[in-house]
Amino acid sequence: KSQIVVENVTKVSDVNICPVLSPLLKGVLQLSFDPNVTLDQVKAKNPLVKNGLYQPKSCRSQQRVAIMIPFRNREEHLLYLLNHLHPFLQRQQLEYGIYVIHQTKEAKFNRAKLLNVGYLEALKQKDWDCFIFHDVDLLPENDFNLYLCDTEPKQMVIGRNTTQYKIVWKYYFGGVTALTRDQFAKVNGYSNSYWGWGGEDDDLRHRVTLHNMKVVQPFEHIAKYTMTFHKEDQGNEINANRFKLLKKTAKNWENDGLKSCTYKLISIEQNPLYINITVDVQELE
Ligand code: UD2
Ligand code: MN
Repeated sequence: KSQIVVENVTKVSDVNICPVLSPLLKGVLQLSFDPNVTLDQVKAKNPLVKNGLYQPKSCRSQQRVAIMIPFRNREEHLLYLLNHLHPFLQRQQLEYGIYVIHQTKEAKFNRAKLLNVGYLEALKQKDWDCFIFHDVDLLPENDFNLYLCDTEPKQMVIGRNTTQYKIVWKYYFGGVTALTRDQFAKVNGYSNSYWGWGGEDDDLRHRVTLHNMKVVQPFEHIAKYTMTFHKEDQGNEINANRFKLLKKTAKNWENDGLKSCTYKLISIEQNPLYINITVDVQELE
């Protein structure tokens, strides 16, 4: 296991807090899906990002924001996302870190459990205020979609290109979702029990409403995303058990979540553009 090196942070306690609306915002953005872009090029374009971490020089960020990306076998999507998100977050004048939580091959994919692991491990590195759980294949189209947490959990994706930007599910809580450290702890994080595709996002929504929290969202014309085209992944087949599990959220949330999340940490690497946490999330025995 490798140790995490915390950056020597500049002392910013005596500078002003950055405004909520950064003067650097552009609005609707041009997206790029160029498979010939390399990580080195992205790195060269973002010289102030160190070990996956960034902090604005001229002001103190509103919040310390950790981006959590569940990941396996989607290298190209990760490249597009890093290429887009680094300049995007810097324009928002955020202190941020990008974490990629990489599941090892053996078991079925478990998006929710990976995000629990990311939360637990990231807090060992830094005192993050806000967690943004982020699919690897989604690019925000407008930088007025602020990557900040709110007084209530926030659903950041409303329209998507793949659904003609229509709202398909009123209780949608997937794709990109922002919760403060405390909001996420209060609901005991995600369930660890959703193996394969689906349900884990609805389960988190149940947890939120069970704790009398509301879900807030940005304006519809701003919360637009483009999803990179993809087929179903091997090892992430639809979870037929999800409806059964979803009936038990109220009963199970306390015993199934952050507090009972067991895993085998394989490695933590601080790459230039992101922190890679490789983990085996299979249940023991
Ligand atoms: C939807 C939700 C997603 C999640 C999922 C159900 C949207 C935009 N997203 O995504 O948040 O609730 O349904 O589980 O509504 N991944 C890998 N490797 C794999 C499989 C998945 O890296 O082999 C990661 C990756 O970050 C991906 C995410 O898991 O974006 C969700 O999987 P998906 O993109 O296959 O599912 P999708 O688009 O239906
Ligand atoms: Mn997807």
